[in-house]
Amino acid sequence: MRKPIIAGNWKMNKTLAEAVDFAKEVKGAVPSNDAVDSVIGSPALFLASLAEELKGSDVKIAAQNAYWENTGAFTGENSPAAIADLGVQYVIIGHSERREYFHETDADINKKAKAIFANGMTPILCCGESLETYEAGQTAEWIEGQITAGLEGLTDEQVSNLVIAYEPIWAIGTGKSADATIADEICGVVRQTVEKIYGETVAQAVRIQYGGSVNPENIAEYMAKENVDGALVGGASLVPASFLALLEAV
Ligand code: G2H
Repeated sequence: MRKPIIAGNWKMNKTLAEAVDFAKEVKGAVPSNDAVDSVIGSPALFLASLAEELKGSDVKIAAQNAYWENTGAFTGENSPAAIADLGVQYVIIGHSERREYFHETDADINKKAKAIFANGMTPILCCGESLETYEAGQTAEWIEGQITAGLEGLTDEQVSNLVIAYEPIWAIGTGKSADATIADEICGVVRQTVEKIYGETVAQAVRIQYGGSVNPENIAEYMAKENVDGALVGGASLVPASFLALLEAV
């Protein structure tokens, strides 16, 4: 039985005061950690304050990115060791916005996954196809390629603990969410890809999220699907009431 994981991805939104106010409002109201992993994906600037505010609560924190080296001359980057030291448990990697605007490759994402595990955190590894690929009927091959490259060299134990988010690019922030049946089918492709490389036990353990215009009204449809273990939510995670409604719908 895989525990559901709902992660908000705030993207580049909020000020420090707004982030801390959000944490204050939700920390006593989220469901128990035994039932669901509730995660806030925050800009790096607020991670330390959120970790302080959420200490001992059932809310976990995700960074939205990390570099693959722990120290060194990498101006402007954030060290995974320093992120882990704050008490952050997850790091989102390979989001399509990072792939597109910051030219991140599958090889970069693979190095980040290894560095995140090496620092005791869990990657939330994103994959997803463009509208062009979707319309050409090449989604399955595309996803298989991204997953195979992203997981290269990871151990069975690491992949068993990994979270993978399937986010069709055409559904991100567009209000045009993928039909739950399609989401389940492609999350199934992700699981089959993991199974091909790591076998059934690992494939049954890995948690797979759907992401792309998920909101409190449609989340239950996705969560009812066999291959969907959670959601990565952008816009609808920004307001406490909406974030809590997403968690209540699980
Ligand atoms: C997809 C998602 C969160 P939104 O990027 O990762 O954003 O829910 O706003 O489509």
